Amino acid sequence: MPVAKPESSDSRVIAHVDMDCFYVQVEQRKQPQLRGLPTAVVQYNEWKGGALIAVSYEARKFGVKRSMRGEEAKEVCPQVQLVQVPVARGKADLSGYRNAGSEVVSILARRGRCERASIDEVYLDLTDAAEMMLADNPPQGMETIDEEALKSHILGLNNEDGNDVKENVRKWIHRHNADHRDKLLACGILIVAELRMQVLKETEFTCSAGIAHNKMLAKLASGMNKPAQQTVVPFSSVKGLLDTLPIRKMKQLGGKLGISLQMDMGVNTVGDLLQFPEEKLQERYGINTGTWLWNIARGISGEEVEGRLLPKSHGSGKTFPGPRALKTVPAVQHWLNQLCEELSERLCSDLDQNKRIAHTLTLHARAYKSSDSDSQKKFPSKSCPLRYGTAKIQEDAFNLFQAGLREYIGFYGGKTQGSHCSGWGITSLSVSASKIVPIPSGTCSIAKYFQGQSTSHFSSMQSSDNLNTEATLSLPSGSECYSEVNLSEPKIDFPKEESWIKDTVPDLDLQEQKDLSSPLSEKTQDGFIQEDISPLLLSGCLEQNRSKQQRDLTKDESQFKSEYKERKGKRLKDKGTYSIIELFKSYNPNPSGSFLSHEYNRTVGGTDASSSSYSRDEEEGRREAWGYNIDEIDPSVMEELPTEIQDEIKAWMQPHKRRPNNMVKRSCTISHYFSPSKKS
Ligand code: DCP
Repeated sequence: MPVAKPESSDSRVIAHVDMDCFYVQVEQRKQPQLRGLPTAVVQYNEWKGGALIAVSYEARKFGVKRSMRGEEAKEVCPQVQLVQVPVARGKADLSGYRNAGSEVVSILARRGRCERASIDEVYLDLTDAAEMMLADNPPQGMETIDEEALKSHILGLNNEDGNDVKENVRKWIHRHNADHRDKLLACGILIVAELRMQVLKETEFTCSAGIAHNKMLAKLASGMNKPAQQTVVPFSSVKGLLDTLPIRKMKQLGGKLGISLQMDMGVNTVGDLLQFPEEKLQERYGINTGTWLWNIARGISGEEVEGRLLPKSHGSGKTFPGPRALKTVPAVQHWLNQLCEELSERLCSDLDQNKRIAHTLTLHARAYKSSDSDSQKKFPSKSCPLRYGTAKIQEDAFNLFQAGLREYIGFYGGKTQGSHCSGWGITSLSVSASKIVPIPSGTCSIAKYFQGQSTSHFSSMQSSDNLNTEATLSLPSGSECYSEVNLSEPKIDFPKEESWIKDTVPDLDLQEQKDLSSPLSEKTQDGFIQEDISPLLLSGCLEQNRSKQQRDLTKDESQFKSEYKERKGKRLKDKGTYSIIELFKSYNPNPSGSFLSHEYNRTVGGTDASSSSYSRDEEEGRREAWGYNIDEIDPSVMEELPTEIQDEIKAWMQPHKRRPNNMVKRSCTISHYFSPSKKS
């Protein structure tokens, strides 16, 4: 049965906004002396200078790429400035980046429904704002059009008549005979240009954007011209865009489905899908996927911009590559405690600021068995109802780990001896909290929420003394990869090693200090907290906030104040000196003036006849560029990345896909995110 098509979607105005080299910009704002210099942010791992996770456009010109390590980057660009990602609890601390992303979101949300899609990207539904502009002050009648809007790249708008590009854009925006859709997009151009300028003014960050009639097309467009530019996809250009677009470049087609389309159906570009009737695609891939494929071939996507400014889940993770793999249960417990502490802090601030609670706690791990190194068996992810309070989260997470380990080892008949494992190692650990919902208003229901928690799978009374019991392993009870823990199963218990557990007092950054400087009494003045909070929560979040405050007090308050003033002063001094126009002067990715960047011409064809598809060499080159050791990708970092990157990384984590010449290695998506530098 064909699913109904979203008929009216082509009269919406959707923007996808993506920050440029985001972590670098955040670091440059902290250290303005780095502005304009080739700069990269390196992961928290000193081996060979650490893996680069963000690279400034100045550094990209020298050939510095995200796949490199610090040392390699120094070789190609000796003057590159390497900034280490902030660290807390012995792991990357992304809070500064998250907060910076929130600053941007709060500005973008002023003009329409806003969906925060990852740490640095946002979708906006600007339909209402555009309709309003069209009614009140249509661009067709405007005498002057903002410079930033005139620099837009409008797909399909060629420059054959020799006019300068901006003049063509002006004419396009001013057309009186344009259809309603194009008129709406013209409004979108002006609104997004204004928003981007506002983001620059208020946050000092540049961003790029795609403007189209749906999310899918807007997302495709936003990456076409970076940094600090915007690209528009008029309805009339959709077919031309998709005809030559490699299938794997499409969101959700970077993985297995994309491979199957290529291998089984001979589909190499999105346009190739047009040859198949909807029924045929449904037959092969199921009703919904078949219809979805049929739709995307035509540029149709009914996906709504969800009004969501807050994350859907919170996670905290760390990797332990190579020799750093965790090989004892106490070592795992130590790190789990750190991760849970961070998670608990984030849950508390979400509750405090947004009145939201999470329902599910999940533990993910990656592990190996030295006796069975080729095994593809994964460490099972485990979840349970989430109870608030750091100690409870720590306890539950540890129990989840034990259940996972029992299952993992059981499959291989492994044994443990005391606190030392025999033959397993944990290379990655993460805990996450999901199913986050706003607390329903009203005292009763809130009390119910938290009372309900005491019937959690794990009793909060479970004593840590259990840890003194010698390990007893049971055989696996099932082979599910993702299951809830059944507590009636016997626990693996290990001797306690208190010495492993150290308290790490995080180095709080100044922004955090500022936030925390609001006295607790202010928080308790909040009606919600004072009246509605349950004892359970008081013992969790409020205790935590209090102890955090106490830690703050150990630092000299006046020192913070003067540091903060100094930093603020620096930022203000720098404000306004860095405009998009200046950025344009120093970086012109497309001197020819063509509306498609060089990168895009190569990947989707454009006007370059020799580049309508990837050549083998190009593909191999791109594959080479993806030089991460998968084990070093911090799962907490991953969770907030754009979904394409996550898909790619997940695909890579499956060992059978790492063989040479495997299609997965030649991903178009990777080529987009980890592309070689755009040489000037
Ligand atoms: N990131 C990370 N690890 C990765 C990839 C990215 O920690 N393997 C972080 C750093 C980036 C941020 O996520 O700054 C956003 O990733 P993007 O892919 O959007 O890339 P950038 O914003 O850095 O650059 P661009 O301007 O190309 O979008």
